[in-house]
Amino acid sequence: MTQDQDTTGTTAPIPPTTTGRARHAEVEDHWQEVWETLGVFRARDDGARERRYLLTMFPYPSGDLHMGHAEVLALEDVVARYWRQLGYDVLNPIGWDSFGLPAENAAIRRGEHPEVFTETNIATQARSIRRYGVSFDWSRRLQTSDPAFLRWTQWLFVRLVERGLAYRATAPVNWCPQDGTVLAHEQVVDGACERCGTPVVRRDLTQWFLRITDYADRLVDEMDALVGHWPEKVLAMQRHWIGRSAGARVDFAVVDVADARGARTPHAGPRTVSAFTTRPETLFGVTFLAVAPDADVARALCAPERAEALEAYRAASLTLSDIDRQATSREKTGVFLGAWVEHPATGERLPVWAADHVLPGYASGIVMGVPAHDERDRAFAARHGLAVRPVLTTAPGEETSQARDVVVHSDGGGLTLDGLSPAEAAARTTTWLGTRGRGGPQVVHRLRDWLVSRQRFWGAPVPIVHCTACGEVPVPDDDLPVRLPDLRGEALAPRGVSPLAGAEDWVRTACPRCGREARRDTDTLDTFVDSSWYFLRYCSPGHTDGPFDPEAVRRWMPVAQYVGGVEHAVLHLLYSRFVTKVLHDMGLVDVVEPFATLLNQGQVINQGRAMSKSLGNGVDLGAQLDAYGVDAVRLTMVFAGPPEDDVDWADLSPGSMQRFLGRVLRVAQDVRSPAAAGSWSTSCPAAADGDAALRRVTHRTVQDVTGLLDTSRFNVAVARLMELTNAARRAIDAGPGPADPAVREAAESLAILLSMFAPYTAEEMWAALGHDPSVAVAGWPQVDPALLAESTVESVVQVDGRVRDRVTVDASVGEDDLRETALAREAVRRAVAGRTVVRVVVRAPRVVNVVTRA
Ligand code: ANZ
Ligand code: ZN
Repeated sequence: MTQDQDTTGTTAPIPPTTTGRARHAEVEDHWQEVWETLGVFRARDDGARERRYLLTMFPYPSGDLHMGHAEVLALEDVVARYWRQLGYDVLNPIGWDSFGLPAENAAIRRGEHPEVFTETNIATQARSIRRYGVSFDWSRRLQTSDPAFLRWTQWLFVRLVERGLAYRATAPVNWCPQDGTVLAHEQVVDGACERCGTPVVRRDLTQWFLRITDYADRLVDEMDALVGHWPEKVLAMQRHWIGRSAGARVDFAVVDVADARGARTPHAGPRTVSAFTTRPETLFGVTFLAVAPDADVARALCAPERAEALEAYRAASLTLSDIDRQATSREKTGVFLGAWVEHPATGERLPVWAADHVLPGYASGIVMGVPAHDERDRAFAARHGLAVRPVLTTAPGEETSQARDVVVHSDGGGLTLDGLSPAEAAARTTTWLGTRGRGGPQVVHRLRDWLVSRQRFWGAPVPIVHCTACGEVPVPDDDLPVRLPDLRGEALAPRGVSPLAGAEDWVRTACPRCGREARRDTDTLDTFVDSSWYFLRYCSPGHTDGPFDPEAVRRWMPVAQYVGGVEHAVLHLLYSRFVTKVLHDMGLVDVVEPFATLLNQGQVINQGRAMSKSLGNGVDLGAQLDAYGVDAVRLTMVFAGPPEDDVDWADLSPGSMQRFLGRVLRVAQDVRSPAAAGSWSTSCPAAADGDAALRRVTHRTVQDVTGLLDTSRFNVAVARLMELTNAARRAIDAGPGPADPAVREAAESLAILLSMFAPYTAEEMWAALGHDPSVAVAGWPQVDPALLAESTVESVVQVDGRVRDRVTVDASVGEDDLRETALAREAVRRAVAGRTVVRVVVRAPRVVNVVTRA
């Protein structure tokens, strides 16, 4: 479509008659309409082009967009628009993570349904995102609270139940009294609720868990493919969270319990218990066992007359966070359980204690106490008068060292370690334990199963029916989704059980298996379940025969680049990786890792601090956009620094970005040479006759910007555009003038390069240059390699290793020409006078080396 045939009237640039906010709005509305009409950002499923999937972490609809959104959207759109210019078929979708607490809390306050808050905010954000000019494919828009999405989240949960990867169990869980719900371990930060900061308490509750621990090893090992493509910091955080630890299991036979007077009776509980240790070489230093007071095994081991003491201690320990319990500085409390076990090698009788520094959820919840070589055990033994037995050359309290230490005390059961290094001793002990059936090698993970039930309303109902006859029965696929009942206002207030439990009509249902009266599960799923698979839905958002069309997923996955905040380094990314692996095992997706590369943007701060209401340092995005226009704000975000660095808005100047955009637009408007006939394709044909110096700057800039975008150095790329703008301006004003075709070439290249950062201005330029829209799909300018070379270089001439002269030569000078030029130089002739030239080594165009002899 050429401009004069255009009947929609969309291609003419807006005349710069209006100014300020109104003018911004006019330009922005105009181009949004053009993009929409032309469908330039629609991802094509049928095209022949190579595909790339770019994804930004979908927003939660908490209110309008804020400065943080503005940053990440500006950055992600650079990539999307760049890939499109390179010729890829780009999938760049947007949607909303629309279940969750803020909507529910607002609904309680306002006496309405959470949907009201959710839908209002989504509409507001959608409007703002459109205004912001992000090149999303709006046809794929989704939201997790939509029944069409919810249905498949529940479908996924049922598949997990069928595979034994979802189960219900009673366990001590973290309870947030403020939000009235349990939290996943991942949602507890320093002993407090990640969301509201209220200290969590432990409660025994029956909850749904996902067996992510089954995938612990794969979650670690398959990260190898991500090294170099994900920030090392995120990989380290994932590794740390999974916390794989290799060591040994040591079994201790339970021998007897002693009553208050010391009379021994055989123990009625378990016959053996196991400890996990990463230090098997210290086996002969074990002088007691320490059990987590809140692990079931503590109760099982406890002698009857110690039961009361244990219960009191257990209750106290439940109020402490794991971090507090493990703090080295804390006093090492404990309760003797009145039970004894036998040392597996020496047969010695060892006392069993409950100690709260031992955690119930890690390994077996039992530690073999080695006070001579472990800091916590040492403090515990000192406090409770237990024996200390050094077995390594380090003295108690001293730092043990794998390099220096030697085992000095060991003997028993046919196991001798004396004289061995710790590593040798550990290996030998582990083997010995294995052959004697008293333990062996063991790998444990810090990772625990993912607790997914929430006692809140605004989420996906757990699609399970509880039947007294059949037990837990999944809702059949055909009956999905299980929709939420219509509860609002006060009915949603947290009360210790899910608000759904109050909707008796909803709860009462027929058992899908036997038809008898049964009750629905009243918990909802953690919203992280929704976000653990949403990226797959985007591949075929309208699909009705399954959560996604496997063919579409094969077409688009993996996500080539994922862009989002580092706050999701553990939770969301770990869960998404887990769910992808499960779906892979089900044969539904080919990939095992969902996100091939990851870019974490920094935060937008103000005056050195995070923006917050209490500090009063918030910056309103809408006001910035009104004052400077979308393009200037986007450019400011990108130009502020490397994408992963924080952006301090106080240090930046959107006004100067706005002035730059005016300058670059004027370059396009000043061009006086005619546009080439036909549609533009990757080069400006007339430019060949243009000013060579400007052409070189243009081509060098395109070349450099390519490399800079490929390595995410967007801010430097913008700096290069500014240089090219200056060069073009000089050429117009003081050089060959506005009619020189090289000026047109520079302006066209500028428009294309600018389209990634300031899309509206770029479209205005493109129109001013006489081209059809949209510049967003103009294609990357072709670089002429001949123009990349510098025109002249300085060549050094040496005679017998000493520099005798420097000559300026054409950069493309040939070897023979350069040799001739060098030997003809006056200074060189003087230096070789009276000697014989034996060799001339020429490295064109930089060096000539003349070797002589007398
Ligand atoms: C004996 C020993 C001797 C240990 C020594 C350390 C030093 P990582 O590396 O984190 O895996 N441990 C085992 N289970 C525990 C639990 N449930 N709660 C708290 N601590 C537990 O830590 C492994 C070490 O932590 C194990 O090795 C065990 O103490 C302790 F000189 O066993 B060690
Ligand atoms: Zn039944």
